[in-house]
Amino acid sequence: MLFFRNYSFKMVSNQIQSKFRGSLLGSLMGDCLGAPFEGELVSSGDKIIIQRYFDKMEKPEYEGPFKKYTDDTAMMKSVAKFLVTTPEPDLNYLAKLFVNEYYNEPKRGYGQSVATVFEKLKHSKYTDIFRPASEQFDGRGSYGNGGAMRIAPISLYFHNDLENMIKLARDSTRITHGHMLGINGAILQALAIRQAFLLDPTETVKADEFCNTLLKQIHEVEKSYFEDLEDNSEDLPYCAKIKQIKYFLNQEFTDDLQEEIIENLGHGISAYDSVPIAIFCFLKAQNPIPRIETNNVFRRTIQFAITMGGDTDTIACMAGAIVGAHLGEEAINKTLLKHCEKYDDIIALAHKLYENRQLQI
Ligand code: R7I
Ligand code: MG
Ligand code: MG
Repeated sequence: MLFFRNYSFKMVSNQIQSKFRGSLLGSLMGDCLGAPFEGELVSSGDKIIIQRYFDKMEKPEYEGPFKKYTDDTAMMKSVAKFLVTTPEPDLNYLAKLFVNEYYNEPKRGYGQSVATVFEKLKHSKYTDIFRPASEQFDGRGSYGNGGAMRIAPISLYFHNDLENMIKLARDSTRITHGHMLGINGAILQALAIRQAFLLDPTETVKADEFCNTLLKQIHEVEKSYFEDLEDNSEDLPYCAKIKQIKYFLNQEFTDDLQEEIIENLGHGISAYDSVPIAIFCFLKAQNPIPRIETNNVFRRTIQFAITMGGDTDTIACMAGAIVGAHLGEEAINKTLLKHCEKYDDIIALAHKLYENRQLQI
């Protein structure tokens, strides 16, 4: 049997494959199952509705229409295709894939401003793929969560090459997002998926250790943007959010606390207000949560993320990508999965991504 070194436990090749599939499927499932609730403020009554929604779909005999995926999955598919098609990642090709995907199916719920980037990329014939994004919002660039929501394939592909993972997370995001918070949010999400990937799926994640590692890594990334600041992570935006995650994980969970969490970590469309809460949901769902009635950690993570309200498809998609990278495909409830549009395409794509990666190492 083939073993891989450099992991915190002995990971065999079929576990790696399972984690590739688990993460891409987690991303798809969060998107599909979360999309019907996007933009809503979820109340405690809605939690019961969400519980019933999951219970109903989990029943093997339930045959509802499938849940459609949105831009989160459409763009994630392009990132995976880009990694499997070109021997050396070619960002111009990725830009073309994003644009073609958008023009084939523009009605997938894309962010309101990103269409301008696609138009400019197309009309400029991809001469400078970072320019259109840098011109958004009067030259400040978008801080939306569009880079983070599609990042999973990069974490998986570069799970044993941290430096290149960070570089590609940054550059792939810069095609659509020029703002430091949009870019570093995507890097933080990539780091969280990678860390979950490297952990033993048979063990509960140690939340404090998980946060400490993330803090160290994102500190390195963020400090280069704030060279004039003293070496004080309190002042760095995502470092401060990770400290808040740690704080909230150690409090007793109640409806009031959930409101406080949403107020502080956010649940909006910006990366800053969505990546941290997705990571929080993943960590909190390692253990039972009041009024999320399921023993399946995978379902618990996605269901909990949706109860945060706001940008539910994207928060659940990001939390799903992290839990899937930890637990792998076996943890996924197949009766839930079958309600998600084109899940078999995602399985095939994850398999190709894995095979292509094996050729590279
Ligand atoms: O980031 P992006 O691809 O959107 C992704 C989100 C996900 O929730 C998807 O599920 C989908 O619903 O959209 O798209 P952008 O258009 O770049 O950013 C999303 C939105 O964030 C914009 O339409 C703005 O409302 C807001 N935004 C900003 N507002 C003011 N100033 C992003 N950057 C700025 C800014 O600099
Ligand atoms: Mg979406
Ligand atoms: Mg969304």
